[in-house]
Amino acid sequence: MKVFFQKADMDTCLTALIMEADAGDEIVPVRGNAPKSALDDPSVLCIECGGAGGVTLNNFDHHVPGADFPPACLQALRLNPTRQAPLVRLAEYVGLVDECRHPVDPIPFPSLSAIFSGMLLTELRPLKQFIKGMEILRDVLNLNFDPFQSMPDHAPWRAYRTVKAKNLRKNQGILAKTIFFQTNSGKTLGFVETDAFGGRGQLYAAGCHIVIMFHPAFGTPPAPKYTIASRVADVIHLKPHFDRLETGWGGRSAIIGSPRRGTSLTRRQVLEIVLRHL
Ligand SMILES: [Mn+2]
Repeated sequence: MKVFFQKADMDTCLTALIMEADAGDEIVPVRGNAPKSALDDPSVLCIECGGAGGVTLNNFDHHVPGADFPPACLQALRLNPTRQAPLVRLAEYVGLVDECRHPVDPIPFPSLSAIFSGMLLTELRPLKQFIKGMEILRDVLNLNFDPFQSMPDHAPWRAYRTVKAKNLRKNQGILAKTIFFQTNSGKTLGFVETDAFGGRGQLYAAGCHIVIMFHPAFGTPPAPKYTIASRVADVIHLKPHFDRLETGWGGRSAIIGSPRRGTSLTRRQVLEIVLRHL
């Protein structure tokens, strides 16, 4: 089977698992949507990369403005004839996290979400993240771990837990300082003002598709700077919109920044452009 995906998260990885994809398949990370030929081909599994609602064509997406589809894994679960209780429970947990709703009772560290995000911080290549993500979720099912409880000590996950714990300490407070928005196309945007480097991984792990970081005094001599980054959207497309307001914006597909000399744009101006065009 051929599989396209944009971003490895619990929802996309569980969808792949439910649709019986495995590491031996041809798994292809894409930016933006999968090619139309793939979306039209029911033998190709497309996970959160277009074709929302088209489950009969093997397309599982739920990021469409104005439409109200459940998370990808819940769409896949509906097609699964066995619907075994542990799988249903896992999908329920993943669905909650994916929609940024939290389980009613807070889960002591490490939750499954914390283990998964530790993996995302450890494995930086999207394909590796996707395969490891499927492994984590497969282990949860095979070892009968309850996703609504703290995860037990499981040897293959120790490094993930350690990295996550360290990251939580390092970026303590960054999530508390982040303001979340939904973009025009339904993506989650996190905006944070910070004078530190890093922290993007934390925001991605918290469910952000796009991150805007504002450094009020960046570099020498200190100057205000915006960085806009995404693992799923091509942010370089925003450049012409910024060029109209201020010259010197630049970057590459996954990350762009304001001019080195400093920016004169307000947060509102920056936010408006990103929210409208992504
Ligand atoms: Mn999702």
